[in-house]
Amino acid sequence: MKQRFHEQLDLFVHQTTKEGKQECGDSFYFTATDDYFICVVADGLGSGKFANESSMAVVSLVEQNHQEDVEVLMKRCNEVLAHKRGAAVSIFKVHFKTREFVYSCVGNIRFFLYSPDGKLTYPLPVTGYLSGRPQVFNTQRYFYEPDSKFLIYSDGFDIHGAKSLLKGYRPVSVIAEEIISTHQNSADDATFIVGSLL
Ligand SMILES: [Mn+2]
Repeated sequence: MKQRFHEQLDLFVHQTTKEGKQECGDSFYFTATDDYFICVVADGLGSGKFANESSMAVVSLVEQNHQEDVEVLMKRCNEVLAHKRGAAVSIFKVHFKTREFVYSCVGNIRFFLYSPDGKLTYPLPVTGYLSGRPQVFNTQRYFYEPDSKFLIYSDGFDIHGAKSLLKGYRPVSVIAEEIISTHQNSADDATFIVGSLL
């Protein structure tokens, strides 16, 4: 799937399901308004039906409340996962006018932001996963340059060399095709989203 998602954003999304499973344990959602773009990636613990139930609960919560702050959404995602299996959750929100983005993650979802001056930003996740227990978050705020690119992916992908993937002026579709051709994996649910902030 590829598209000019928004006048300030190109996106490419790719998702595969673990071999032999009907339902994907990873879920994602994104939307944009005139003011911001918000994206959530959730990797439900394990695979199959109950992993899907957890990651879909997270996605639904964000879908219905995307105007809220990232930290608030993370807390509410944690609450919604009580009595479910649990999930790694990453949420980020990009504010177009101020060129700021806010990022928070608990669990094994990786995020890279590459700015055209060669700087790579990769906020480290809080280890663990959300399952309704008391949870500390580490929500971070950054500024980004025009033409910055981001890559977010679940642990079904094991991507080395994010910087060399994102550098240069290649369209997101070309970066995505390279990831698909060199990192395909059917042993786990796998999701990546690559975007370019114009
Ligand atoms: Mn996984």
